[in-house]
Parts: sequence; C-alpha cells; structure tokens
Amino acid sequence: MERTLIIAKPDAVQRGLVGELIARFERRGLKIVGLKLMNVNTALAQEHYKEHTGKPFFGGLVSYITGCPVVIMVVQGPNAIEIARATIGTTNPVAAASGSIRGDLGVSIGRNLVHGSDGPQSAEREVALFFKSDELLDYERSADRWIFES
Ligand code: D4T
Repeated sequence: MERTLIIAKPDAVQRGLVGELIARFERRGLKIVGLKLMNVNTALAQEHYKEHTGKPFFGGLVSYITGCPVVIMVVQGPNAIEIARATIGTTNPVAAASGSIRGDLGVSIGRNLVHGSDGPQSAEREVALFFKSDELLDYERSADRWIFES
C-alpha cells in the first residue's frame, strides 16, 4: 500500500478541471485520503521543487505554482505512486499518451496541469510538506478498506 501527493496545479484550477482530475484518480481505483484547496507560498514552492533549484525553468515554475490556488491531494492504493504517474502521463504533454491527463488535456510543459510524486522517498517527503498526519485518513483501519483486498 502506498500514498502519493497529487497537485492540481493553477492551470487545472483556472480551467475548471479539478473535478475531472479527481474523477480520473478515483476511477482508476485510488482512494483520496487527504484533500485541500490552498495558496502555495514561495518558501513551500521552493522546498517542494528543490531538486530543480538553479535550473532555467525554476523561477517560472515557482511563480506559476504560487500564482493561483491549487488543490492538493493524497491518494492511496497498491502501487499508488506508479499508477498515479501513469494516470498523469509524461512531463511534457506533447509526448504524453492519449488517455493520460496530460495527453488528453495539456499542451505545454510549463502548464502541465498536475503533479504526482515520482518515487517512495519523494512521496513521503511531499506528503509531509503539505499535510499534517492528522489531516489524512487511515483507510487501512476504515470501514471501506475492503476495496483494496484481492
Ligand atoms: P511534476 O513534478 O510537476 O509532477 O512534474 P514531473 O515530475 O512530471 O516533471 P519534473 O519533476 O521533471 O518537472 C517539474 C516541473 O517543472 C516543469 N518543467 C520541467 C518545465 O517547466 N520545463 C522543463 O524543461 C522541465 C523538465 C514541469 C514540471
């Protein structure tokens, strides 16, 4: 069982695609265990994207993610990280497969709609950046945990 951080980025919020994005993760079978609408401040954005510090697109990326509200989610399920990344599609929407969020709804790498953690360590780090532990549901103890049983 894994948890991963998903961000519906400012362009997704502005384009009214939050419901569409949430629906795709839900329909895929992942369970929402945390959800909030928020403004990301510069310090949080720089921390979240710290692996990209110094890259040519870093400044634009930080101003983009801090410019308008975002919707942040934690989704959970077996292999949630890889499944969420496949649901999202490759970083550049130009190359993203049809059927993925970016392949169906995106056109530009700088406005690629959605973020998903890229591995177990980044998922753990990013979930902790955006959520306190008491803001997350514990599905393994909840009444509908049966949905993940095989
Ligand atoms: P995120 O992190 O937003 O889910 O995207 P990815 O995991 O798919 O891609 P990434 O970390 O390599 O890039 C982070 C973020 O930076 C933007 N970006 C990236 C950009 O504007 N220009 C670029 O050349 C690259 C590589 C898009 C996503």
